[in-house]
Amino acid sequence: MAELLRSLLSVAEKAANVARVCRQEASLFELLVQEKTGADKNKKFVQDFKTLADVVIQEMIRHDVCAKFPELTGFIHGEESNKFENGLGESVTVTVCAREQDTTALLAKVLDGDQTAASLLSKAIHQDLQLRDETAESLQLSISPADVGIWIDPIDGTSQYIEGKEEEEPDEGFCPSGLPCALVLIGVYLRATGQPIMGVINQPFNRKDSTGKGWKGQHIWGVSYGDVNVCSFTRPSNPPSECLSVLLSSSERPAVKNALATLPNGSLMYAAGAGYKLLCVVRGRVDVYVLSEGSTFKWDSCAPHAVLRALGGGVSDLSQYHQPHTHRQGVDRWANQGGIIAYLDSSVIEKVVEALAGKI
Ligand code: 2IP
Ligand code: CA
Ligand code: CA
Repeated sequence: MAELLRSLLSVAEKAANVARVCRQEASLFELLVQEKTGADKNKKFVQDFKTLADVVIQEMIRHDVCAKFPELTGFIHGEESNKFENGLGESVTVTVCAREQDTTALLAKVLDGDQTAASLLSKAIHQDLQLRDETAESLQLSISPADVGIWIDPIDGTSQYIEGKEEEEPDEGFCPSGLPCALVLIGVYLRATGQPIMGVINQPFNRKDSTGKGWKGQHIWGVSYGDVNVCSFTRPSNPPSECLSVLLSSSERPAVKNALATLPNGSLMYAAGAGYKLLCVVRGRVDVYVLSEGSTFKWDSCAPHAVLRALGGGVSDLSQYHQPHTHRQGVDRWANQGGIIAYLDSSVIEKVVEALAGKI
């Protein structure tokens, strides 16, 4: 099972590369944007985006992981539907083929015959990339891949990814918006109970590279299963503080903002991206992320939730990643219906719940 973690780390890094390539090639990027429609639309946005990058990354992860772990076939779920429509109105099912030239041919169909763009993408998809991570390499885990399922959000924070504001992430603190808010999220849960047990979070755009043109990424992983709680990141030993920093979506309801503003020594802050807000909690950059609505999904929370658990924290009310809300349609079947309270230190839950009680 530790082998699965190593594969997920490599494929997430490959995904980050694809995300970077798509942004770097302007002609490629312009071709990518398509709007979501119908039941697959996340109601939250007036305009929501589905990019070819999203679909390609999701299918690449599915392809690479299933090739190594056939027992996961049918248990890798993603946010995106892999049907894509090209400029001629033809519907193409995007899959990653065994051979690079076949993937190029398929992508050329989606890209209205643009061979250059198709080859660039296909090359990034078929790249043989092995990410080395010492802690992950020495990890032992006694669980079979046949007992788990996977949730992928190929790109979380799509609107930030598409907008492409070139903010760099500060050493302390976080970016309220911009490219660092876009993340690749791969979460593993137990098929039997729906408990999240392994998470890989890759941030493709963390800092500019030395040329000032390209970007360098970062990644974090965590495993929480049985007695094993391991994270690539050491929990920050922040000195005890009376202050409580609360991270919210800028579109959070005014009643919730007002209620939380009454927290003693509290400060309200805002950042884009559900995954990014969860990552800020993981890194201890804020104390808690509160979301009052069901506007996030299992693919947003599974990976960061597993990492938070590995660090002794959690996400309240989210435990089941394996069962849909049967009375719902489309993406809403997998919504985190009751909202989110994500923390490293569980003592914040009580404070937040108390502040919200009777006010929202
Ligand atoms: C989105 C994305 C948004 C978030 C929304 C998610 O996922 O993370 O940023 O809203 O809840 O579903 P907000 O930024 O207000 O927290 P995606 O980008 O994958 O559609
Ligand atoms: Ca998302
Ligand atoms: Ca997404």
